[in-house]
Amino acid sequence: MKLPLGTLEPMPGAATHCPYCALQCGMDLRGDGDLVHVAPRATGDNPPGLCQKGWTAAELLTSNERLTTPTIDGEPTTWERALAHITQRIQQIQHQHGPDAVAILGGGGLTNEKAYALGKFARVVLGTKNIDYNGRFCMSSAAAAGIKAFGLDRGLPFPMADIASAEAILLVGSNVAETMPPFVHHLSTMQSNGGALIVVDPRRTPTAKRATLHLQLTPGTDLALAQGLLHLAIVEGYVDRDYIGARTEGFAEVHPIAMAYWPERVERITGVPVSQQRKAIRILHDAGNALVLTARGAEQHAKGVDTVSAFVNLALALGLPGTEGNRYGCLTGQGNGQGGREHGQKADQLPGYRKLDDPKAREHVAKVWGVDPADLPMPGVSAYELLDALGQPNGPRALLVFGTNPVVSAPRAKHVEERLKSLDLLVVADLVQSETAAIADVVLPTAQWAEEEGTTTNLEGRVIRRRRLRPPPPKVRTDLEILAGLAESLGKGDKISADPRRTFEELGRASAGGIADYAGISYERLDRDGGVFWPCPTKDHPGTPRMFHDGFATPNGRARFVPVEYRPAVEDVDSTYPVYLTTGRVLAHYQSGAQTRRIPSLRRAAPDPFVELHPQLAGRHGIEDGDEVRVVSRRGEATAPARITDTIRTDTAFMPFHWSGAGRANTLTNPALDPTSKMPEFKVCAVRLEKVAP
Ligand SMILES: Nc1nc2c(c(=O)[nH]1)N[C@H]1C(S)=C(S)[C@@H](COP(=O)(O)OP(=O)(O)OC[C@H]3O[C@@H](n4cnc5c(=O)[nH]c(N)nc54)[C@H](O)[C@@H]3O)O[C@H]1N2
Ligand SMILES: Nc1nc2c(c(=O)[nH]1)N[C@H]1C(S)=C(S)[C@@H](COP(=O)(O)OP(=O)(O)OC[C@H]3O[C@@H](n4cnc5c(=O)[nH]c(N)nc54)[C@H](O)[C@@H]3O)O[C@H]1N2
Ligand code: SF4
Ligand SMILES: [Mo]
Repeated sequence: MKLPLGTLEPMPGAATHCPYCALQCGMDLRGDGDLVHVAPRATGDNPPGLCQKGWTAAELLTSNERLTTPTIDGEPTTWERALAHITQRIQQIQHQHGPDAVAILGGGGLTNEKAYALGKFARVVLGTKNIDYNGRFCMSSAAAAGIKAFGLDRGLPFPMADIASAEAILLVGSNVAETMPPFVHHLSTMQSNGGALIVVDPRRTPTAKRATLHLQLTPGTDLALAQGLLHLAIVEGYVDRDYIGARTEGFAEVHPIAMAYWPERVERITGVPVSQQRKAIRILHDAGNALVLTARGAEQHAKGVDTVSAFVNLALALGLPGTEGNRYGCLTGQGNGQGGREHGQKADQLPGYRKLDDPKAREHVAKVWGVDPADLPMPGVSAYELLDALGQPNGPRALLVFGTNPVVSAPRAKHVEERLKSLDLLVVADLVQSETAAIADVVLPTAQWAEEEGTTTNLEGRVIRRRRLRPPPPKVRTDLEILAGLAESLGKGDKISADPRRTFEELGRASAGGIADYAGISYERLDRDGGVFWPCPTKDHPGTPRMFHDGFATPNGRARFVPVEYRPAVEDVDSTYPVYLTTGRVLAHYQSGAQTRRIPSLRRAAPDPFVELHPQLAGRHGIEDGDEVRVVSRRGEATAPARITDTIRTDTAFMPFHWSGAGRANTLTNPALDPTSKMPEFKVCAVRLEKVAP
């Protein structure tokens, strides 16, 4: 069954971007009755190209699985009743338990306008400190390490074109061939110009197969590898003393620590042979122009921040960051993973990447919002801490969810599901009946990407326009309309606008003078120029494609070496749980799978969860390819068929996290958090394998 789209006003076409990952590939959409045609479009440094998720993204616009009416307790209702119900419950709960009893969980896929409105809605309409978002689970460790070293966090502080012109790249914990396929174009160009690619991953992924050198380390040991490479750089005389003296501080503290990571010790910890360590550092040194890039494999650990700091230290010692073409960067993940982390849906943050506990920032933003700075709440807790506190004594009693599906994607998901069920009120705004929407009291159907205007900020910090092909179906509203409607019924209708353009203009004013300054960016300018890199403080400012040229964003303009020490995974293997489990992604599915599992061709391409095992590990358990395997951790058990391949280490199992039910990987994962970023340890925990009797 198709939606009755005949009632919709057809539109000729829209030049927009893919709804999924941070590469934000350009798309031309053309409406044709019930169908929407997708064609790739060159934008910025991206040549025309889409992965299979992008090609099929528009199918969800007309899917019969999309939500078309609000529901209360599963029963269809009107918007008036749904909003009145939520308002009354929020007022009751806040009256009884205080303003912080209502919490919000946002997402890095939301446009800048929505992320901004959500943060403002929390602080000004609800007056709650309890808001955070799924970016905590994504690039928060790289963000924190970037701020420590450089004074600010922009995933790639240079345009993507610099990747193609690099002479060597150290790619740590990233499988771009599956997670950003068109990005591989830049790597291929680099390699065909003679550049070398070094990939660090416990699995020989499609990305690692392209590499000049693959370092197949033990999960959770990247920090030791980075220290070892720095050690070798020092003893081989590869460090750039001039650069260190002119542009950095703190090397003297890092130097003695690195000296304790001699190659044989690093081989014992990481499993990476001494010869490969030597080869890697030689490649990086010999290249006149090298890049160090990290992604989730290195970052999603309870020591994720220190791990990234260790790689930044290495890049600094080699004299890379801030020189033309030579840099460190983090590959941001979600569609608006960059912009979504700048404008206030983070627990400790105000728009423009300002700090909520900074009196000057409070004063500036309060003025834009027309409120008393003293009335703005102080920082709340991080996403997992928030989920863990739901329904507990003194914890939130109500949660509003926009753009995330934590029942599938949060660590220790069974516990998280129980916490969500214990709430007095769970409201989920979504396009589809996600696993989290399925347990909500109120579900609000929201517009999809091709049905609304907005902006996102891609992985290079380039602000780009998302354009509407046509309006949403009759009983579906945009997130901004939902927030504006709730603000109205909560008596603060003047605070939230349903209009994206007005919201963006206000965001510009609120961000003015901040780190992520959007004040000089307008829809008109984005339409004219195709995209603008932040910071862009005034309308005549050209934007900032390359950062740190004249100095870092630290008080004295120098980049900081951060002394860090290796420590093992929070949960190391032992006799009861003898196997490492790591988790990640496959090409055909996006995140919790809520969207891509509903697209027939993607479901056919990757129908089911699986447990990837090396033949030796499988053999020790009597497991053959396709056998059902039970994976048991201290948090629970999951079952899925074995996929046997010699591309994975013999001590490690891998599961993608895109599925719910019996094969939900996050039933198993460890919610141990990084002390600084509060990133959970998604990428390593200890498990036991059992063959399920047929
Ligand atoms: N197809 C697809 N593409 C996506 C997404 C998606 O869900 N599906 N999501 C988007 C988002 S939000 C993100 S954050 C990005 C993520 O993009 P990536 O970071 O590329 O994705 P992952 O698969 O999570 O992890 C990358 C690799 O880390 C490896 N790894 C596991 N443990 C370790 C370790 O301890 N050390 C090292 N060095 N490597 C390790 C895994 O084997 C995996 O190959 O992808 C974006 N693109
Ligand atoms: N084990 C393990 N777990 C992981 C990871 C891992 O590598 N391993 N990776 C983590 C990472 S990096 C990430 S980013 C998270 C992602 O995990 P989630 O946050 O769960 O990601 P999505 O599946 O993208 O969830 C988005 C939800 O919002 C809906 N949605 C999409 N667009 C909109 C919109 O505009 N408005 C509204 N209201 N809803 C919308 C979608 O239908 C979907 O239900 O997972 C994390 N979890
Ligand atoms: S690589 Fe990312 S942005 Fe590009 S088409 Fe695929 S999912 Fe969309
Ligand atoms: Mo992510």
